[in-house]
Amino acid sequence: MKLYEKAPAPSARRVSLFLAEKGIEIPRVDVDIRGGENITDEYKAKSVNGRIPMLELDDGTTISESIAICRYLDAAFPTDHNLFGSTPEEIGKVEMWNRIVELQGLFTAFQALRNLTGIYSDRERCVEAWGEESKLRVIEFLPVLENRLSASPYLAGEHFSVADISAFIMCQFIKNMDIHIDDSYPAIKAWMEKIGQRDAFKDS
Ligand SMILES: N[C@@H](CCC(=O)N[C@@H](CS)C(=O)NCC(=O)O)C(=O)O
Repeated sequence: MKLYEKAPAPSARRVSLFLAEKGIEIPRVDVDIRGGENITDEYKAKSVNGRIPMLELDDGTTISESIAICRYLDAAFPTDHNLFGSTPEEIGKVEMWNRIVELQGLFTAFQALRNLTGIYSDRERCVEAWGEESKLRVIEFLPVLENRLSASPYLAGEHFSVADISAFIMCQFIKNMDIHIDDSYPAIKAWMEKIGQRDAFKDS
């Protein structure tokens, strides 16, 4: 089994933090995404979305999309540390918050950065106005996160989950667009400090 990634890239970090939380170690392959290694015919023959992270199993089967990879690893290496929720209510809430963070925060932030900076203009059309609108939507999403975290220790409830990993990555990533979790977001700030002290996050 091999994990294709670019260590500092946010989607790769989601999987890395998940692996660190679960105490799972697997071989990693560094992919030069800025240099376009992920858009070669060879890589795209293996990866449906042509992105990192991608997990390759020993029989050649590949799994793309960070949460799909986490789901696979969760099932393949069962532990007591459950990051997708245990009860039906928890499972539903983890999924809900993870999706909300992805759709309204993390992926919107990706669109903002990609369209504002044109970092991948060698492989996609960039629309500056789309970048600006996406950045505004990320800013508008922060109060949703602040409200939730002022009422709950973790996003999905009483327990740390994969939704916290996604939101933590989002809160760090938005610094690239000069959006900062400052004193106007006391609950998010305190939650980030708390999460940052977890063993898996110590170097984050
Ligand atoms: N939804 C995907 C997003 C993957 C993604 O956007 N990966 C970025 C790095 S964070 C990438 O491969 N960028 C290179 C490119 O777009 O060509 C996931 O969660 O895995």
